[in-house]
Amino acid sequence: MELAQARKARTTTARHGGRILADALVAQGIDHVFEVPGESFLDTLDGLYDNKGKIKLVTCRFEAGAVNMADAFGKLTGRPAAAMVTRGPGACHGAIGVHVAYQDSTPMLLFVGQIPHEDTGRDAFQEVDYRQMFAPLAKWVTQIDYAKRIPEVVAHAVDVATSGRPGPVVIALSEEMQKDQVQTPDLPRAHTTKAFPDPDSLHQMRTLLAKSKKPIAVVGGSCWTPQGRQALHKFVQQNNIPVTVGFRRQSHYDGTSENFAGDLGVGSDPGLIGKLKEADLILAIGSRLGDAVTQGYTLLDMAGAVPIIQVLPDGAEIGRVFRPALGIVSDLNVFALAAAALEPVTPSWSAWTRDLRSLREAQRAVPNYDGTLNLGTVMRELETLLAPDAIVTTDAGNFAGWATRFLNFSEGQRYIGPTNGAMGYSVPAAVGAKIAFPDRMVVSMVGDGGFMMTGQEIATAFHHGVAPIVLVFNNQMYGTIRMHQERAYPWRVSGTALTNPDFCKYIEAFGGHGEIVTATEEFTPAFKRAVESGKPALIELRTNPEQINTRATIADLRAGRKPPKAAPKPKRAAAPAHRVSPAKKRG
Ligand SMILES: Cc1ncc(C[n+]2csc(CCOP(=O)(O)OP(=O)(O)O)c2C)c(N)n1
Ligand SMILES: [Mg+2]
Repeated sequence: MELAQARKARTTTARHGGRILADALVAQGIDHVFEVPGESFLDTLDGLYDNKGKIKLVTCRFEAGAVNMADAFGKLTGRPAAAMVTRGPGACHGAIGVHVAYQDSTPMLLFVGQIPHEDTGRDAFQEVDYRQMFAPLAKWVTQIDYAKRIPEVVAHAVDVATSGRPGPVVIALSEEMQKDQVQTPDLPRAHTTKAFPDPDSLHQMRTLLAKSKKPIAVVGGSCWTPQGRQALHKFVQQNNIPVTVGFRRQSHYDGTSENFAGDLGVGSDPGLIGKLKEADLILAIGSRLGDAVTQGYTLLDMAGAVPIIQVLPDGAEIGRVFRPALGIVSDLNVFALAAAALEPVTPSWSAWTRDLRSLREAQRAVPNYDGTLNLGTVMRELETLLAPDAIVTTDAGNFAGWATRFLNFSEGQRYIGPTNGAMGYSVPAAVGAKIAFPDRMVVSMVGDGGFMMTGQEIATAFHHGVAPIVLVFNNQMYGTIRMHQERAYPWRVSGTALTNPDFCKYIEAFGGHGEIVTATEEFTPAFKRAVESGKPALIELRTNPEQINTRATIADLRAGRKPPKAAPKPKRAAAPAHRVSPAKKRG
């Protein structure tokens, strides 16, 4: 904002705190608010009423859904959205989304209505100290007690959420402060330059690369821009470096590229994990080399026997677990541009790169799974049905392994999911994605367990007139936990079976389009009908519960292990067979 404008702003008439807050969001470039209302922030809702044309207000059905939608918006745009929830219970429901955003490095603001300041410490109705509650979950937690300070705190919150390692900021709003009528100017956005890699580091990186015989890149992080991705592509291609991606960062690199070697995370290709152990240089670009990527911190040597180059926007995160030979503090996109401008080395590892790519290809060859519905083939078909700019959201659960193993995402497509393994993410994320990008195809993948956690956010899709397509992988169980259970306590099924509603009727009750798929050849026509319906749609994939993941059956997990004597006579390994309503079976 120019000085003259700033002066003009200073002379504005008094506004109530809620209005000042809504105006501050506009001033800081926040244009989406996802909320479940509460009487604790009526004034802020009123302030948003005056900003209708500038901020899209999305009313949700559950606070976890609202915060997950804001997270998906941040993941896809690189810009923070705001979520708003009420005090106490609302904040507790929303907390899971703050944890997702924190572990996934997503920029986001969460506003929480707070009790009147004068009642602090009385255990007042719905009172919570948010600084304590969110301390380990958020990047920064604060509270606004004076309306005059709203513009300052909101501006700083956006700076914190978007700088260094991006993350969620929680801002509690004292109730009476929102009602106060004060005169205070809106503040301009800060234009800051991004951290860029120093030339010496880039030179060292090039030297290490030139010495290497078996380098491998691990790409992760958040807030990649199309330009940054393009530059990364160029850098990798011209040096012919094989690329892996971090857990649930599947679309960070073009899966159709000859350099793409697959993902590191839960259920990754054991062959790829073996190759990582053979590598003589790890180029971690945006990856924190965290728990899932490093297979529980076992994949790499902590003392750095194999040299690691780690590029992250926050120096404090570099070498947090594994000591790098070279740490580069830089914005990821700026790094990629600088790396792409370096003179390429003459790679001596073409065979190594080809080897890694052929591993990926081999992984994608679909085995002849038992049962009528082969999810590997379904994923390969889905690949041909997804629009070139489709967005796919995922939940936590074993079903997600089908996508990571068999589906390649091309350059324009995006795949987002909770790297912190939070169930209930996918459906709200798909709704948030579709609200952010109404013209793009959005497909949610979710298990029957995850769908029943936050599937009601489909109501938000209807309310706001957007139409995601939800694929429910129904195995009638919390399959992931059943898998762990069968490994630890074979035959003793305890607390992991589920009884589900008729998912088709569920979506139809909202006025949406439902399909049931029980055989491989039914999938493509069902998906096409779902797209053509133009309505929010749900396709229930009735999967073979015996096939517990892409690599094992329950019988495999039990193999050679006798049922314990005390156990009841073993029934079939699977949960009860699916109820198939013949009327709904289409094909
Ligand atoms: C919020 C939350 N609760 C519990 C878990 C533990 N958990 C991880 S996967 C899983 C089962 C998921 O079941 P479903 O969505 O049906 O997918 P499936 O594993 O059967 O494919 C559970 C309970 C979790 N990760 N997140
Ligand atoms: Mg399940």
